[in-house]
Order: sequence, then C-alpha cells, then structure tokens
Amino acid sequence: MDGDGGGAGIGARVLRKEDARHLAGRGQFTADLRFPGMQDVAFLRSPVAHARVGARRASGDVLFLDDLTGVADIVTRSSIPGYKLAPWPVMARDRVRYVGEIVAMAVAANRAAAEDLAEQAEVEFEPLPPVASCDAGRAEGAALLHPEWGDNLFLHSRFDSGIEAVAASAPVKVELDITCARQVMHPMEGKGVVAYWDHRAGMLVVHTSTQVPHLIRSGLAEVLGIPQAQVRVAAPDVGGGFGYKCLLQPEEILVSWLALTRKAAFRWIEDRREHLVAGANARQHHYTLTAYANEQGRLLGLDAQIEVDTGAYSVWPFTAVLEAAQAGGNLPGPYDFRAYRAEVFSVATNKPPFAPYRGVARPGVCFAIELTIDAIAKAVGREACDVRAENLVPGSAMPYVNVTNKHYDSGDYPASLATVREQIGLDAFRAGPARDEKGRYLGIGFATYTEQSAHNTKVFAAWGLPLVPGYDQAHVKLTPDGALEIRAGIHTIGQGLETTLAQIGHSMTGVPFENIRVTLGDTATTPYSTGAYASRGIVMSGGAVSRAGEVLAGRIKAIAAHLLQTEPDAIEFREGRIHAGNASLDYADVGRAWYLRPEQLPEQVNTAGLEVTEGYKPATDNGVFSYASHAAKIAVDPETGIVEILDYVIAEDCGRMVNPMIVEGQTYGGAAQGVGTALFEESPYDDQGQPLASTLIDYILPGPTEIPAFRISHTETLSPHTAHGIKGVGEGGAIAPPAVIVNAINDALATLGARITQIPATPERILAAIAEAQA
Ligand code: MCN
Ligand code: SMO
Repeated sequence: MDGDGGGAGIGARVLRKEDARHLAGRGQFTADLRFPGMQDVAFLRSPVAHARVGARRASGDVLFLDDLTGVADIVTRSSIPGYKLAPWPVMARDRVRYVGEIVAMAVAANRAAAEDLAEQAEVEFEPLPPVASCDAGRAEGAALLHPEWGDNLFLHSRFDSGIEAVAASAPVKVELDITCARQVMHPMEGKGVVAYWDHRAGMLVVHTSTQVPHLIRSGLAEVLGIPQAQVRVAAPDVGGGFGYKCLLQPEEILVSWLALTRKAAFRWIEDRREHLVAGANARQHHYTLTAYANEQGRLLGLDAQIEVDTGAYSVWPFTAVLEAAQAGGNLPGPYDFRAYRAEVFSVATNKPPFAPYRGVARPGVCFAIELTIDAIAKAVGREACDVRAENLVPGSAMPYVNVTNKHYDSGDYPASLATVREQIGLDAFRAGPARDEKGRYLGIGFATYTEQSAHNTKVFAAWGLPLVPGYDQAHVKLTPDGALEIRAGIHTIGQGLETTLAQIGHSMTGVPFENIRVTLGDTATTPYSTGAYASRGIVMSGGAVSRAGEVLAGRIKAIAAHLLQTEPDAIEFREGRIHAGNASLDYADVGRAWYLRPEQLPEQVNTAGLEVTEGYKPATDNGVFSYASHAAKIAVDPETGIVEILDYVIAEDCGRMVNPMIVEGQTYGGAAQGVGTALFEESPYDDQGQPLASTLIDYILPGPTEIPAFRISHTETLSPHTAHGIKGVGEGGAIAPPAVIVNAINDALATLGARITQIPATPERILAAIAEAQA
C-alpha cells in the first residue's frame, strides 16, 4: 500500500489543501475571531532592563500581579543536573528583569483604549545594575538576576571524551572566536490569544496561535490551578511558528485568567513592536574553539567553550537550556572524530527569555564547525571542500554513533557534498577569475549538516525534558457516506500537514484524496499530541495516521469482503474504489453497511467500528537523522561590503518524501530564514539592556531581492526505523546558510587576508574586516 504509484498518495506532488483558503484570504487566524462582548487587552511593559518595582497605581480596569487570584508563576523544570529554576511571574512582582516584561494589564472595549489605560498606570522603578551580555553576567561581582543562585548561570555543563593526548601531539592547531547575533523569529502572524468561558460546557476555551495546543492546555491548567478537563485549547490557522509559538506565554495565561474569572471573552494580539522587544529571542551563541588536525587536515579533536545568552527566565516547557544542551551535543556535526571537550555556559541576562528557533542551536553549531573546517583547510593549504569530504562520516560507516552519542542511522554525507560541489561548479570556478567584471571578489562556500527528527522520549530526557514524550496519536474515521476524517493533536503552522497527513491516509485506505478531511490542533476533538516542533510532525503524526489507517483498512476490508463474498486478502483499494476480482464497491457501501445495517454483518465483522485511534513511536530510541549539503557562490563588493548570492544549491535527504513539493517549500523557506541569519538579522542590546532594534527599519528581514533562487535536489535514503522510511525536514533549510555564505565570503576575501567570524555578515563588518587586514 505504501505509495500507490503516484496519484495523491505518499510521494505525490499534490497541491496543498490549505492553500485554497489562504490564497483567497479566507484563512481564519486568531485575530479574525469575534465573540460577543469581547474586550481587548493591552500591557504596560517595563521600560528598564533591571529594577526593583515599587508602588503601583492605576485607575480604570487595570490589573497588577496582586490583583490576580490563583495564578502561579511559570516554573519550568528540567532533569539536567545543576539546572537552576527561574520562576517567571506572569506580571512583575518585586523585580523586572528585561525591557518588555509585563507590569500591568489593561482591559477595554478596544485595543487603543486599553493601551491608553495601560499608559496611564504609574509604577516606581528603582534601577538595579543591568546584566546585558554573557561577559557582564559572568564577570566577578556581577549583579545577580536571581540572587538565590549565587551566580548568573542557568546551567554550566561539560562534556569531555579526552582531548589532552590530541592537544599535545597534533601538528596543526587552529583557534577561532565565533559570534552569532541575537535574533527574533518573525512569523508572518505574531502571537495572539482569544479566550472565553463556555457556559454550556463549563469550560475555559482558549483560541491561541500555537504549535502545541495540548501542551498549552496542560500548562494553562497547571498555572491557573484548574483541572485539564476544564480547559479547551483550539488553535486556529497559525501563520508561522518557527519555535516562537511553542511557549506558554504570560499573555496567554493572563487573557485566560480574565476569561476564567470574569466568564466573558478577551483577546490580545501581539503587535510587531511587542514581537521585536518583548517576545522571546533566539540564536545568540559565542564559541571559543581550538581544533586539532593532522597535516592533511584530518580533524583529530575539538576543544570548545560555548556561551548562550539566555535571557532572564526559562520558557515552558522547553527550558532556557535546551539550546545549550543541544549546542554542546551537536557541535561535532556530521564529522568523524573522537576527541571532544565542550564547556557550555547558559548565562542569565537582562533580556527577554530565549527560545528554540527553527534549527534549535544547529545554525550556530553548523556555523562554528564549518568555519573550523575551512580554517583547518587554510592552515594545511588545501581545498576546503576536499578537507570537508575527508572528515565527514563516510557512508560505509553507517549506522554510526558519534562522539556525543548521536546515532546517525543512514545516508551518505560525502555523496551529498559531492553533488553540491558538482552543481556549484567548484572546479571550473577555481580555474576562472577571482574577481568579476565589476571588481567584486568571488567565493564559494560549503556546509554539510545532520538534522535530528523523530526524537524519542529518551532523547528529550537527555535534554532534561521528561515531560515531552516521543510518541504521537491519530484518529481516523470512515464516515457513513464513505469519506475519511483524520484527527490529530499536532498542528499545522504552514508546513502542510493538512495535505501530507491526507496523503498518508489515502495511501493506507485508498479513500479518494478529495474525500479526506484533516482536523488538527483542538484538545476537544483531537487525540493528545505534544505538537509540531523538532521536525517531528510527519514522522510522528504521519506514523500515527499510517498506523491507524492500517487498522482501519483492515476493518474496511473485512466488511467489503463480506459484502463481496470473498476473503479480506482478496480486497484491493484502487482508483478510489474497493475491488475484488471484477466486482467493486464504493467506500459509501462499506460506510452504510457498518453504520446503518450493522445487524446484517456477521459477528466476527460486527465487533469493531470504522473509527480508530492509534499511537505511534518509531522503532528506535535515538531519533533519526536527515542530512543535507549546501553550497553557494557569492560576490563581495570591496567598496560597499555588500554581498550578492550568485548561485545556491542544496542536496538534501529526508528519507521518503511524502510530498516532494512541500519538502522543497520547507527547504526553500528555511534557507531564506538562514540567509537572514547570515547577512541581515540582528537584535542588538546596549550595555543598559535596552533593545536597539524596535522597528523593522532597525531589524532587517531579507526580502525577495535578497533571497536567491535555491536549486534543490533530493536523495531518498529510507530510515530503517520509521513508517515508510520518512525522516523530518522542517528545520533543515535554516541550518546551513550562515556557514555556507560566510565560508564563501571568506573564500572571496582570502586574497585580501580578511576573515569574518561573526553573523550577520553585514557590510559594516565586511568593510571592517578588510580594513583590519590591510592595516
Ligand atoms: N514533509 C514531507 N516528507 C518528509 C518530511 C516532511 O512531505 N519526508 C513535509 C510534511 O508536510 C511536514 C513538513 O514537510 O509537515 C515539515 O516536516 P517535519 O520535519 O515533519 O516538521 P513538522 O511538521 O514537525 O513542522 C515543524 C517544523 C519546525 S520544528 C519548524 S521550527 C518550522 C518548520 O517545521 N516552522 C515552520 N517549518 C515551517 N514551515 C512554515 N511554513 N512555518 C513554520 O513556522
Ligand atoms: S524551533 Mo521548531 O518549532 O523545533
């Protein structure tokens, strides 16, 4: 049944079901929802990064923390030894710890009136010394964000497989200092929440723009102190998430509290400025690396210090330190070496909390390790692409367990690098001119990475997250008129699950694709799922649909066999009908037989219905690994420092593709975000902890003119551990571009002796690097 030879099943490039409404402007996002008497909420946010909060006064419908009853702080636990708790009050108690932290909540008939009310509130702030960087946070005598900790470290962890022998004997040693900017995530639709009390169901109903509705239900119930059965979370259309919408946010809790206590409807819709200066941040890493190699450039060992600028609090449920745990664990990347030491500091700073963003740590680690490979190649005087190829885990070594215990299950990493080398035309490029007719310096850069997906409970537990289990569920139902309904608790945030889950349902049951309806992300109507993150959706939820579809297919066959007077084994699903030899049935015939005339079915058929809920987990404890190589050719203008991407190629492998067109869209969109990380996006803070990018004039997002036409090719190495051999792909595109583009810039600038080790590689930084090299 697996892949029905084209049509609309697994492997087909069918158009997305969800696009009909989105292209017509008929999507239904949180801000589109209307309820009778609904009031708007606006927040007064801290103007200072670190202060004691004194007297508070307001008139009208304005609330401070003391006015709330029964609301607990957000407390995010982790099982990682040494992790420190940072309870996060939903509004300021006695301190504020970042600019943008909520101090008061105002309620009014509309947003403008609520903002006016919030602004009139008077609050005394008694400034405390701000901690605005990792250096400041780790300095002797630094002010403490959470005084009970005794330092500013959420976590200080070490990994050491033994580096001394290599350090003492390796002939080649390179040192790098690498910095990644702080970023915000910028889904097209910001965060938003609408909550009301459903008098008939006796339930709090929360429509929130989230990737993880079932988790948010658990989190809201916990913080509000009510049973989960009294909370329904239903996610409407979600216009992008990227990790930002995995968090339980104070705004979500506060709006829900209003609905719960006042038994009416309330909403908050994040605006762009709130997203820029008050929402969760991402990406800011600093690496101090020493790499050891032999004279051919074979990497022998890596010694790393990693700092993550983690902000003030720990996000629920993924904690402040998921990024640090992953950075230390993933830095070795797709490379084959055994001596590795990493010391990781997750530093609390007076900045917004830190959250996973598409790629979670890996854009940073890929940038760091790939710059290291190029630096080693330079030190030994060889072509970086050759040195890279020789260091990759070879296909013959699969399955391969790396130094940090990652189980690379399948694939051929050097082959994917060879593909992009060929496609970008490295050899012809090396034989050609180093500058173009405009005098710009030309360069080519490469990167190869792995992308873990389908994480099992054990993998999450190793990151300290025992509450995030690695399994999923789906419900499938054949309706009386022969259509297929699929319900899954995961949500679609733009990544196409309404389509790809239907494709899997079609492959398993043969029900015509156009007669399949997918319902997602509503705790009242879908089975429990932890949601869409960590590139787990299609493997986990798709696996559950596959499993439930298989069971349902068996029941359809049993009924059809009875109706056609044959054995279930003789039944085939083809061309939208059910066949046995020359006879055939409609799915509606089976639906009617079960729902309307069950007494006419024999006992052995008449026991189970046409509705099935099944759970699924992959047959491995270690997740599965997709991989890809990227290569780019770029031009750098030495007068302006402006970079143009002339060509960009991607060879990716995510196992069996359910919908190659969607996989390409995922890769394209991710890579576009990666270009932003590489060249443009930065959310800087001054030494007082004030955000310097509070509008989209200061925070530069790449537009269509900055994004190249990515050329994408695929291989399909099936995972041995998952249904249909599927692996995830949602984050991958975002991982490599910073590494590829900066390696290409450094290739171009090599003759000038200039090198960039900081992203974004802005024109100012490039000009400064050239000036420094010439000085
Ligand atoms: N797919 C496929 N065949 C495969 C792998 C994937 O057809 N072998 C398709 C499926 O439709 C799947 C999608 O590609 O839903 C993404 O794959 P998967 O890796 O399973 O990712 P998830 O479904 O779990 O989606 C979450 C993932 C993450 S973690 C981020 S961050 C991200 C991403 O997806 N955020 C996105 N892609 C995004 N795309 C959009 N438009 N918006 C976001 O916010
Ligand atoms: S950052 Mo994606 O939601 O794992």
